[in-house]
Amino acid sequence: MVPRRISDIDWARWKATDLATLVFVHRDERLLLIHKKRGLGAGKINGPGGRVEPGETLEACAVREVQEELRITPKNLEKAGELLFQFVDGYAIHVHVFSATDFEGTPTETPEAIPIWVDDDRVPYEEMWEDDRIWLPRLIAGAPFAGRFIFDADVMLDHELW
Ligand code: 6U4
Repeated sequence: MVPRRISDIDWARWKATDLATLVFVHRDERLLLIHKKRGLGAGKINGPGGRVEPGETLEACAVREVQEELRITPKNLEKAGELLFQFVDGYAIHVHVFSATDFEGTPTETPEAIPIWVDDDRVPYEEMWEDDRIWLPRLIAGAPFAGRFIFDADVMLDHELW
């Protein structure tokens, strides 16, 4: 059965196709976002991040992805939340979200991403994944979160946040 509602899935047995990270540098009431040039979510604005490589820790993945996409090294990484995405085509991704209060280097455009600073009360949700407006305000407020989402391509069909 193709899942369309959160209740269509046995989450205790759910397995992700991919494990990934997302990182939000949050400093001086501004967020460092990217305009993503390729991969899942190309064309959208998001935080930097990507898939975990074999044998890699979540923190190491978070640092590597920010280095690869923006040529900076995030500092003071903290776990912010966890997101489970099931797509109706069968793909599933488990995303660990981190926040960072500082970084080393200068955010620079790369083949993967263009850096964008936004005031944290002016986040461009209309250009982001549909779920971001549900949980990113919690990250900005420093509150933990966990969520489950069902997507049909980039349309969110159902969600649950706690
Ligand atoms: P490769 O091709 O493996 O280098 P990689 O950069 O590792 O790509 P990518 O960018 O294709 O992975 O896709 C994973 C990224 O997409 C992760 O950072 C999480 C993010 N992502 C996926 N679905 C999302 C969603 N619904 N909302 C969101 N971020 C999402 O905010």
